[in-house]
Amino acid sequence: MTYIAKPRLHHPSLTRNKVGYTRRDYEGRVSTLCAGCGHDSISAAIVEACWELDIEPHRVAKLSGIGCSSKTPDYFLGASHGFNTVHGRMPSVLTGASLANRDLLYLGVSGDGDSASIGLGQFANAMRRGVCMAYIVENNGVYGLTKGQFSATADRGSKSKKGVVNSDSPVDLVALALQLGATYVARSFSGDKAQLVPLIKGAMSHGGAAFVDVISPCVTFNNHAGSTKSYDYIRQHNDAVSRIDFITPRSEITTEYAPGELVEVRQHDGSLLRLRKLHSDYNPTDRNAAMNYMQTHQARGEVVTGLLYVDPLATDLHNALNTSETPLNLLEAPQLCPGAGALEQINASLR
Ligand SMILES: Cc1ncc(C[n+]2csc(CCOP(=O)(O)OP(=O)(O)O)c2C)c(N)n1
Ligand code: SF4
Ligand SMILES: [Mg+2]
Repeated sequence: MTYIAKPRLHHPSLTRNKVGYTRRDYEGRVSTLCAGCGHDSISAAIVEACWELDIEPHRVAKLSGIGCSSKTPDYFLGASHGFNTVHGRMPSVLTGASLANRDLLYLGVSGDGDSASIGLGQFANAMRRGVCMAYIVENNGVYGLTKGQFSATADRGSKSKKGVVNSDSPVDLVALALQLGATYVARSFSGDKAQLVPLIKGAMSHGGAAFVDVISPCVTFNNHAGSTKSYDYIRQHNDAVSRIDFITPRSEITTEYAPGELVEVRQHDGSLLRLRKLHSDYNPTDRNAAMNYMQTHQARGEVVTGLLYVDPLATDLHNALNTSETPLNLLEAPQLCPGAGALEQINASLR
């Protein structure tokens, strides 16, 4: 149905958010992915998150690599800035764009092949540098676009559609993000919109390197018995550590919880992450504990989901490099070329 254009007309009574947009204003073109692909559910969650956050679409820059997952930015936020880069190279292009213009909200969308196979080095360096962005990997354990080869996140022992058993160890992007210093790390499932939407909202408001790994089944090449990234497998092995409510700085806090059931984390921008604990011993602000918890539960074959780690005092690459607050394309000639005196001072400081 790729030739069908979406109608531009909206029903006049569609609900508008605080900046005057309807949900439809956050959509993109009609998806060309296979019916039932987990990636489409993630696109729907991104639309919902941006609408609920009252983000003006033109304030978002969405960047991706290559793959079915990396095609999805075409299917949401049609009025935002977009850059479909080269396979595995989204993080460096996003880093450059963000350094040139820190006024935009950066959303990186990638696949497990794009980020854990060819793009592993790029992923690692973006995390380690604290590039301010929400980085979403739509993780199906295969290269969907090139017809279902195992990717680097495929579990050892997982079976391909043709019955081949994967003998390689998996790359765990969540464990890597934790180890490399990402300051917001979450895992979710494309089939759990109630969990995914607030996790994306938290990531987009975080103010540092925020990573969300979303298990997103490929219905065409990796949704059979024996796969550890199928809808059935994830539903049976999902171990959620918490349920998250995202509360913007402007919202009234209404629901009450019994003491001990809640962890509240206030982020830099004033937003509040309310975590309703499902596991009483889980502390999402302790990086080492998060790693231990993940590894222990993974060894039992469980897929741990939820907000796994957050540093509410996160800083980012802009802080570290003291970058220009003004987007570079708005700087005037006197700022860009301050003259021979300023050059002489810089040279003198380097002698
Ligand atoms: C440099 C380069 N190498 C290989 C390819 C072929 N290729 C295109 S998409 C892809 C894998 C995509 O897998 P993933 O990122 O997991 O996305 P999915 O399709 O599963 O969503 C590969 C190997 C390419 N386009 N460019
Ligand atoms: S091949 Fe797999 S990943 Fe690609 S669109 Fe189809 S179901 Fe989704
Ligand atoms: Mg994939």
